[in-house]
Amino acid sequence: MIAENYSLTGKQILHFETFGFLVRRNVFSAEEVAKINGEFDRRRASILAEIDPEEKRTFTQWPTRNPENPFTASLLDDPRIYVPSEQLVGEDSIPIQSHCNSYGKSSGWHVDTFDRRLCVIKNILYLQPTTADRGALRVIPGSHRSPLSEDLRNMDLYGFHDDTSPFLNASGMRGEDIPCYIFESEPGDVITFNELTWHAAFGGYKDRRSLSYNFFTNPKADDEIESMKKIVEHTPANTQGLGTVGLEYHPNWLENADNNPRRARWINWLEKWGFTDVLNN
Ligand SMILES: O=C(O)CCC(=O)C(=O)O
Repeated sequence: MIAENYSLTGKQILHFETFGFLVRRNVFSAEEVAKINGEFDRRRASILAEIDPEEKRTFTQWPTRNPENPFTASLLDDPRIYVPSEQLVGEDSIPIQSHCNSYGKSSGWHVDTFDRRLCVIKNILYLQPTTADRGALRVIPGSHRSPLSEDLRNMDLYGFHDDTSPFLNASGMRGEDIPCYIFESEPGDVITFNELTWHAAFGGYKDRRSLSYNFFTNPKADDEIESMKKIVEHTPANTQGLGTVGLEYHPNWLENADNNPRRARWINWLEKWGFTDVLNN
């Protein structure tokens, strides 16, 4: 049954804060997932036809905020995504990036940020069933916190897949052997994690699909503002090589024809901080 109350309970929030991630099942229905996959098929085919007819890229992503995939674009304005996100990161939090991802491979162990001054979360919805040996996201519970986070970094976990760490390989460990929670899922389930949490996915295959929606704390304290300035400055370099196709914020989304007040707040913020410049170039 699809949950009707989108707010997280105190226990769910405690789970997220303790382990650095939270799983919600059946957030989207099979019909909705079919609609998303249909839009995904069409958009992926048009991108391939346009820029990569031989499918040479191993990883491609494109922003969700695009009228070519209207239902997928609407999910950012859907309370099933923004209500829990605002509970976890703040009522005035902002979704800076939201992507459709078509991976061609696995992801070694990594974190999305080492900066613990701003809270950033990512909501991911995998569009095919995931299992341990077929692309399930893995997370190391509690690894968003010190000192576990630094301990994992110091044991050379960053980027670890199967043969990238002499230390781990000497003990016969593969990426799959690192102790973790494995998010085996059906399309419609959502995992939300703190971007400081160590994560990976193994058993990749061509066109392994997900939608991802991140939300950032609205910076207020001096150190948070400093961090956000660095993010704006480094965003062009950090997003290069990810193979993102198209504008992060399509003019149609920026137009906000329905005068959605939440979206208006996001747009003001993204313009004020310069993301509409750095991510739309
Ligand atoms: O599914 C995957 O390959 C992992 C995705 C990931 O690492 C991310 O979104 O940060």
